[in-house]
Amino acid sequence: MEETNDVDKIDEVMLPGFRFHPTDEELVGFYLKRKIQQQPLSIELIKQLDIYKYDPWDLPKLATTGEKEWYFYCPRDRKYRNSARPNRVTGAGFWKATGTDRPIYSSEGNRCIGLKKSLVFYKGRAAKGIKTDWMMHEFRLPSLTDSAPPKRFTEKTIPANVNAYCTRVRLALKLKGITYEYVEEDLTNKSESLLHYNPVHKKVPVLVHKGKPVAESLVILEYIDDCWNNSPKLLPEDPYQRAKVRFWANFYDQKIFPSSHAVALSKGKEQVNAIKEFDELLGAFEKGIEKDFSIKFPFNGETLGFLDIVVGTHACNYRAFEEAVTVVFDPKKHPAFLWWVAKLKDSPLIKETLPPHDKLVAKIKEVFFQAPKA
Ligand SMILES: N[C@@H](CCC(=O)N[C@@H](CS)C(=O)NCC(=O)O)C(=O)O
Repeated sequence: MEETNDVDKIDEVMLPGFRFHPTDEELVGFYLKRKIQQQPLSIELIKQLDIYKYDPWDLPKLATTGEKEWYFYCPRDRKYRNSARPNRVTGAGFWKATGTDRPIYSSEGNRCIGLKKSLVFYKGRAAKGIKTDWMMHEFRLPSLTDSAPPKRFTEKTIPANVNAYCTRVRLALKLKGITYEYVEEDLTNKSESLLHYNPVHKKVPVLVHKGKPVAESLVILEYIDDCWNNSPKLLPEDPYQRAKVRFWANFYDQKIFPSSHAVALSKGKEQVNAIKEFDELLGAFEKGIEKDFSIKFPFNGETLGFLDIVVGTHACNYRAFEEAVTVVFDPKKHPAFLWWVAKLKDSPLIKETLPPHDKLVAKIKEVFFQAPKA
């Protein structure tokens, strides 16, 4: 008990000469990041407060530090349930943004670690507000739906349309007619927002919907199907059929996908074994689909379903793969599967989502035969 009280007393002591002048980079890269990761500091320099419950002139006395500038952590309140616009109204007036959000870069200069928005306080209500001298700078970590500053993010990135997992999500969103903002991720230098939104796997794709992240492409496809359930359905209605589709989609990801990479990455005897294993797995997949769906393959030539998306975004690249690396999907051994793939390749949606053959060949070569960095 006594010890706890002593600690409390130490925290209350003012530190003479202490001034709190963090840079923008320190605010987002250290303070905000720690707060979001729930790593508290031993001294509370920035208090958490719902600042919109107060008018600006009431805030200084509520802050822990500051003479002419005061710092608070403030959870973002939404104006409308389905809108990303925060509610910035207070008792006596409202905060209004001036200009666009500015990116904050890390001192190495190539990573956007946060965004800064400046706002002015107006007394009164929207149309008749009177501008005051009160200013606020709002800092936030970039979300995956924030548009990336051009160029900086794209230099070393593998385009999403070469990455089958990301293409799945883009295809499903297109199919449902959902507009979205796409943010490129440099996987050689992962952004703070990727690590924040997908701390477990640290991989793309991540879908951020209403500020909340959903990771893992198969989970994202199901989420999209659940949320936008009035447009073409990706999964069948019948629970047993749904279970079967999920089973084969998982099989494709856990077995066929890695096995196809093993073929591409191996040589000599090892490759002979890898090809044998791949052919067995694809054979099991072909038989399973035929048995479970009582048809050769699911695509009806019209609407793309869950398995069409999962398989199509990977297997439709097979010719480019062949040219860039080696034969993986052999039409002589798997005519039925490749007949399905040919039909998928003819689907206008897949055609417009997959990159041109040459671009794909070049990209696959780059990914599989990347020269080690000096
Ligand atoms: N099971 C994941 C796989 C996603 C995945 O492997 N993403 C790769 C890009 S193709 C990635 O982010 N790799 C980064 C890394 O492994 O560090 C999914 O279905 O979303």
